Amino acid sequence: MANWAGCAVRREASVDSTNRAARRWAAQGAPHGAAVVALAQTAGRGRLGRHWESPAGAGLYLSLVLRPGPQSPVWPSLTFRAALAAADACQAACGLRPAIKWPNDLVLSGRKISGILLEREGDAAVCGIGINVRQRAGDFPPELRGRAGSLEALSGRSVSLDALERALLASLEARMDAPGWKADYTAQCVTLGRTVRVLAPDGAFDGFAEGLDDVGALLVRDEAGQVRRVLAGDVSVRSPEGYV
Ligand code: BT5
Repeated sequence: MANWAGCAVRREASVDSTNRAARRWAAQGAPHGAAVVALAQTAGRGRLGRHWESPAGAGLYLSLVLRPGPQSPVWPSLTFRAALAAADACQAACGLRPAIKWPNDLVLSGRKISGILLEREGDAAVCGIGINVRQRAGDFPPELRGRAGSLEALSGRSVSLDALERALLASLEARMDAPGWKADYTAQCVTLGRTVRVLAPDGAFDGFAEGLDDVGALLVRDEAGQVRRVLAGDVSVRSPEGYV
C-alpha cells in the first residue's frame, strides 16, 4: 500500500493528457504524490512531441506529481526509477517482467507495452506512465502493429486496471524512496551490452552500449573506439531482424 503516492487522486473519464492535467494541478499547488488517472486521453503524449495511443479503457494512463525538493539528488534518476516501478507493477499484475529499453520504454516479447514521460512544472516534476493493458494486436494503428503489445495479449491473463493502478502507486513510492536505482536498472536494461544505433539530435552513429554513468547517460563506444555520452535521443538495439 502506498503512503504518499496517490495521497490525492483526480479521476477523469477523458482528458487531453494526464501529464497536462497534472501540470495544471501542480501549478496550482498539488502536493507531492498527487495523481491524475484517466480512462482515455484525447491527446496522450510521448517524448519530443510524439503521440501516445490512449483508447478508452484499454490502458492505464497515470501521472504523478513529485516534489523532491530543489536540492534533491534524485532528480536525474526520476525516469529510471519510474521505469523500474512500472516494470514492478506489470509483473505484479500479469506475472511477466518486462525488460527496459533505455531510457524509458518497457518491452515484453519484443513489443513496447509502456512508456514514461517526465516533465518539469515549476519546482515539481510530473511523471506520466502509460501501460497497454487490453489491446489486441489488431487494435493498434498500422504503424504500431508488430511493435506494440499489451499485458493481457502477451501474458494471456486478465488484468484489472484498478489492481494495476494500486500496484503502480505502491511501486512508484518504493522506487522513488529507495536509496539507489542503478544496479537494478542496469540488470534489467536490454540496451546495455548490445550493439546499438543512436539517433542523437546531432546525427546518428552505431556503437556498443557499455554502461550508464551516475546520471543515467548511456555510454556508447563508437566505431572509432571513443566512448560517447548519450543524454537524449533515441537508441535502437541491434537484433537479428536489424535495429529495433
Ligand atoms: C513514450 O514516449 O513512450 C512516453 C509515453 C508516455 C505516455 C503517458 S500516458 C500518461 C501520461 N500522459 C501523457 O500524455 N503521456 C503520459 P516516446 O518514447 O516518445 O514514444 C512514443 C512512441 O511510442 C510513438 O511515436 C509511437 O511510435 C509509440 N507508441 C504510441 N502509442 C503507443 C502505445 N499505446 N503503445 C506502444 N507504443 C506506442
